[in-house]
Amino acid sequence: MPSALKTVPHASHWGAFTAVVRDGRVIDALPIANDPDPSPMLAAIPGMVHGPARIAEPMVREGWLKHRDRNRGADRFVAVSWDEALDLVAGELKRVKADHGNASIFAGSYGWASAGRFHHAKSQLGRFMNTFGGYTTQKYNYSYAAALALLPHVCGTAQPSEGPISSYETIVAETRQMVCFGGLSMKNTQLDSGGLARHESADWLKRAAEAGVRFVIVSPIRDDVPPFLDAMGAAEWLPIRPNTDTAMMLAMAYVLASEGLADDAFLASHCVGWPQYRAYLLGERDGVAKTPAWAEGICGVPADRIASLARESAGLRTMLSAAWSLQRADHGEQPFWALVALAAAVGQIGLPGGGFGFGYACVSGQGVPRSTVSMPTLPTLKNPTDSFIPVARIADMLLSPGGEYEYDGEIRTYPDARLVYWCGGNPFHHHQDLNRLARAFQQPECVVVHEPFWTATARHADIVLPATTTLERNDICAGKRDHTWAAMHQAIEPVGNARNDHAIFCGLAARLGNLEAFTEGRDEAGWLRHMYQVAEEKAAAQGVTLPPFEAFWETGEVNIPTPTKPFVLFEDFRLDPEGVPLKTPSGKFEIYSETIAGFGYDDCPGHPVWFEPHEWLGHVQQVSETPLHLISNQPRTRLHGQNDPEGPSRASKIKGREPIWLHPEDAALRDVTDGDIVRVFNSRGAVLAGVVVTDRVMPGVVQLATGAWYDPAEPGGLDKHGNPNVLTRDQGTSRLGQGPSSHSALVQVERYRGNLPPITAWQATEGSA
Ligand SMILES: Nc1nc2c(c(=O)[nH]1)N[C@H]1C(S)=C(S)[C@@H](COP(=O)(O)OP(=O)(O)OC[C@H]3O[C@@H](n4cnc5c(=O)[nH]c(N)nc54)[C@H](O)[C@@H]3O)O[C@H]1N2
Ligand SMILES: Nc1nc2c(c(=O)[nH]1)N[C@H]1C(S)=C(S)[C@@H](COP(=O)(O)OP(=O)(O)OC[C@H]3O[C@@H](n4cnc5c(=O)[nH]c(N)nc54)[C@H](O)[C@@H]3O)O[C@H]1N2
Ligand SMILES: [Mo]
Repeated sequence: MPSALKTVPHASHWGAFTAVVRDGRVIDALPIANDPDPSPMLAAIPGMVHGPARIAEPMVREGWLKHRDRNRGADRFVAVSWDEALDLVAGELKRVKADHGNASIFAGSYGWASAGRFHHAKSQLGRFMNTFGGYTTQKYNYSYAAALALLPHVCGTAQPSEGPISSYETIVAETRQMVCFGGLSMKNTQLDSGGLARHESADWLKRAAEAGVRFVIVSPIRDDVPPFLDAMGAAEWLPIRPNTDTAMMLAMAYVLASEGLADDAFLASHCVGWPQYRAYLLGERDGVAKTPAWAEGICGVPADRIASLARESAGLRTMLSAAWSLQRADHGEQPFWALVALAAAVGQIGLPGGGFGFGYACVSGQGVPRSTVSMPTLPTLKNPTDSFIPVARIADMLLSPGGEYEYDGEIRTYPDARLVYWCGGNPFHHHQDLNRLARAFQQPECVVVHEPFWTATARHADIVLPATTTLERNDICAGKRDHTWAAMHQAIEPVGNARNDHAIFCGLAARLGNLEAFTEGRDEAGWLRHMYQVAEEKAAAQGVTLPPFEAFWETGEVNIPTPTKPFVLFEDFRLDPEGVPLKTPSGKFEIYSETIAGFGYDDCPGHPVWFEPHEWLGHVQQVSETPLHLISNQPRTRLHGQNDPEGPSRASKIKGREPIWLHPEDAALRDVTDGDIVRVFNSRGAVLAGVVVTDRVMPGVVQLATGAWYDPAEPGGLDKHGNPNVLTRDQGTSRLGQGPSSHSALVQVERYRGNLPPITAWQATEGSA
């Protein structure tokens, strides 16, 4: 009998695709025909969906089942039936709610989960918890938490980081020079949160270069220069010591201030605080003028080039940009604020192709023309508790319930989290200082995790509920930075005994009494149609007619028109500062913020300043023991921890370990070469990694991307695989933003001479079904 072959339209964070299915198994994931730049990550999909890391049955940790112990991360799991598992979870939710209140249920559950708006895991969890009385959530994201806290004080909105930012159309048409702190890392444009249909960033950047835009890429890693811009002769690479961009920005502003190049009219009409900042730049209070020579000593970029770049920026239509990475660092608020202040002094904010923007090329859609129509979403309803922690303070919360901390002008206390619930995220991927996180995970009374895969987070849970992947359900893919919505047709039946997160929450809600509130009587098909129709009505109110749901579902995608006039960030405010003021206290850009100054934070004063990061290459004593700055950037071969065991990520491993990039001088000093295994360590922990020697990374800097599945030889011991978060520091950016500061860490590297232990993180855990 011929085997049944079918193709279905589907989509992921890394692109829309056609799933090829034979005999109930996904055998291929082919890019759609009109994607100009599809991601190689699609190749990982079949192997992931049917791979050995899938969780087949509900599992409970033996020590928790028998005597409620907290020995997480080093225990066996036993399979239970769905009814038993749901009874256990419902029982714990009921108990914690009755004894400690809803705020003791921590279900912030940060994470990217999968594409698809209905089955979006965190939304399902949020809606379930909100109809159960609420929970403690996490505020903001790991991507740009410091920016989200800072920018409303400075610009009245976080839009310069969240988007929309000035569109590439205006850059192609008007920009002459684009200065990119943190570069334009094309690896990062493979994906977007919520999913995307087509990859357009590279096309836009090529068009800009063809139109004559010159790109200045300021970054410790040469791969942040798009190779095609290099080949076109349109890019200059300025290597910079990590975490020192603020010094360079201050020096550029100093040149403008001291050479009469600052746009004094714009600074007076649209900004407050230039006089205070200018005094700081000129060294009038601290006696240190922030000259290019001063900055060179800190950041390593030649003083002459800093000065000429400042003069060129004032003379040419210049777009100043910074990657989100710059603020995932100690005092990460400062480079973002300093860039706004620099752009204010240049005076081109609100002009087409000028001003500033954060996050160009950090994800696929940032800067790409996007529609203004709201996408279909699952309403998560209101959280009755209002309880939250800043996103990256999870370990602090677990280790010090009731502890006080400061955050954006408030003194707050950590809730007493008794139950931790994760659905759609992987803190043992994303959080800093994993050995500390593992200790923090011993604190709660119960940890529940929904996962398709045996991630390190699943391994640190008490109750593990196997979730489906997107291929096992129907959904609508829509990203807020996209202009195409894609239908995601179910391709296969659930693998093993996996269930949709939605079905799992229905099972719990039936036991807890919130089923009707949670579902409103709709099933998957009912919700998809309903969500689409709500979006369709909103679009109609904006004069945009969308095809009916059936037509969308049948064709597989709908293209939403983008505005005909290219978007320019702050254009309205530039044209009419009195009539359309910013939502800051002054109604203007705040180069000096009385509000922030009033908080009295010594780690985030009233205007941008240079701070030495807690760990950096300029600290002589630190560098004697840990002489290398660790850049744990986003991986080119996967999405965070997703897809690590398959496809391009698997192929990139060296003797099974994550690759680490070392400059030839640093490799020679350690007598290591391509393919060797090294131990990378500091006071927080140690990991193994496989050496790549390359001059694409600066001397003194190493790149070990995020996402290798955490694989400790024993709890707290050597990570055999190379997860950089064993080495990063778990400390808020400042009291203002409390964002993660993963890009500020020093390490040492040495040849590893021991026996190579096998990687076990990609297999089902011991005791699995
Ligand atoms: N050192 C360092 N650390 C970093 C960063 C850095 O630059 N350096 N970057 C940070 C940033 S910006 C981010 S955004 C975070 C990302 O951190 P995360 O978003 O937590 O990472 P992911 O690996 O995407 O985790 C998502 C998890 O959801 C699971 N999942 C997928 N679909 C479903 C589903 O339908 N249901 C359920 N229940 N689960 C599902 C996946 O299997 C995966 O394990 O990492 C942060 N960590
Ligand atoms: N392939 C792939 N793409 C992704 C992701 C992924 O997991 N895989 N994750 C997505 C997510 S969640 C996010 S938030 C975005 C994040 O986007 P970014 O924040 O831009 O991500 P990174 O890759 O950490 O950083 C970009 C570059 O900044 C440089 N850099 C780091 N520190 C410094 C510094 O102090 N100064 C300067 N000048 N440069 C520095 C590094 O060389 C790095 O390559 O990426 C998204 N895109
Ligand atoms: Mo992110």
